[in-house]
Amino acid sequence: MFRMFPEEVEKNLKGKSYSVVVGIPSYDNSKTIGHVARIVDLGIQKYFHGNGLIVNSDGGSKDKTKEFFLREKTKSDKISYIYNGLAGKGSAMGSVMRISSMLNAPITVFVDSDLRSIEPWWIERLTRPIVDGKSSYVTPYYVRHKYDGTITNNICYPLTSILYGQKVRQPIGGDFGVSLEMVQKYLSKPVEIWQSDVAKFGIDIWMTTTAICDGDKPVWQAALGAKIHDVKDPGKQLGPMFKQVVGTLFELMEKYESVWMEKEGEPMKAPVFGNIPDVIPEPITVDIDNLKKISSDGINEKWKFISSILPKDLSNTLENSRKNGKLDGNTWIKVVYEFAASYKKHEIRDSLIRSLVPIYFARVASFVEETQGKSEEFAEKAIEKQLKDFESQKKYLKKRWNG
Ligand SMILES: Nc1nc2c(ncn2[C@@H]2O[C@H](COP(=O)(O)OP(=O)(O)OP(=O)(O)O)[C@@H](O)[C@H]2O)c(=O)[nH]1
Ligand SMILES: [Mg+2]
Repeated sequence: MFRMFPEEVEKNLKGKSYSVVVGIPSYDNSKTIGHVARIVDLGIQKYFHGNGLIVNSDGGSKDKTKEFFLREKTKSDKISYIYNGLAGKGSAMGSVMRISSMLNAPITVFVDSDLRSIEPWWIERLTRPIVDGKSSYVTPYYVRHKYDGTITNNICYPLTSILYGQKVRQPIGGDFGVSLEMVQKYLSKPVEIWQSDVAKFGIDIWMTTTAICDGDKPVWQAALGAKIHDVKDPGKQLGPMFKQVVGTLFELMEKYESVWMEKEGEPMKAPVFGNIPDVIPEPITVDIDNLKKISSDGINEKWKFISSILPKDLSNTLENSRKNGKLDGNTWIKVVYEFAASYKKHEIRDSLIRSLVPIYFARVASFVEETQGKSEEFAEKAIEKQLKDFESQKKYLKKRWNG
């Protein structure tokens, strides 16, 4: 099997045994990775008697991320290497899975290297449901600012929930607890997966969807408090990530068609482990004017293709977004369903996902306007309402999917 990590790592780890492996993917995170390593180490000391390995899987950082990681004094063993394979977060995580599998480590945890709010007890929250035999896969359940996680809120959370019947609030949060069985399940999938967007930012939605549809135990969520990390302005930095995540989500819809076609009724909330701490997330500012402008410009640029995909009434409605870079929830849902159904045509996949990006920007711009000056609870209710609308229009999806 393609190793994905350097040979010397294998030699150095020969004969070692750990109760937990904590993987930290990184690319230019020298400012924060030392802190993450130190906190993870404290978590391993407290919850795993110090018997853990911290693995930094780096993408060839130019800012000495590896050095900062290795320089941090920890009691736990730690290693850092540059993974082999396609550049991306997924390759970094895939290489850690291979290390866990080689070591037969019963649990693997992933945490991002740009996290500033991580606490030692996150390690317990992300692993206890697995240690207790209740779950094979634990997702993060954090308090995020209403404008952080726009891909999650507007597509990944509602669509994954209503398709597969389980409400997982942060399906692409990035911080996960994974059992050895689940790691082996991931590694048993065709190796070509690691040549797709799963090797990039598609990894999280792929892991979560696979765990829901193909896992041996229920998915749990870990209450973690606030997620404070290097935030991104949706209009400026989230385009490529959107393509990788949503492309993977649509592709998985084909794979798990028989699962979601049969699911009926309201989705169930995946159990949450731990009390939700009372915290206030760091505010994020979004440049709405920029968002509307790039949305409207992008829709205009791709209009010929977009209008060829959509039914007449829907493209008529979307004419407004073309002018003003805004979009209401119900039109957004229909557009998503149309694009998901068309995604079955492999030859237009790239054009589809590229065209959906500016439409997504319009939805984000409107969401920001709808919730501006409103509380976090108000925004959360709006997200839940949108999920309900995704659910009630599921028959539209089925109809379009079947052609
Ligand atoms: N090795 C490697 N790690 C990466 C790469 N891209 C991102 N990462 C790491 O993956 C983690 C998450 O990436 P972020 O860019 O913070 O994305 P995010 O927080 O999931 O996404 P947002 O919530 O949208 O900001 C971080 O630890 C990054 O360093 C990459 O190409 N290679
Ligand atoms: Mg981040």
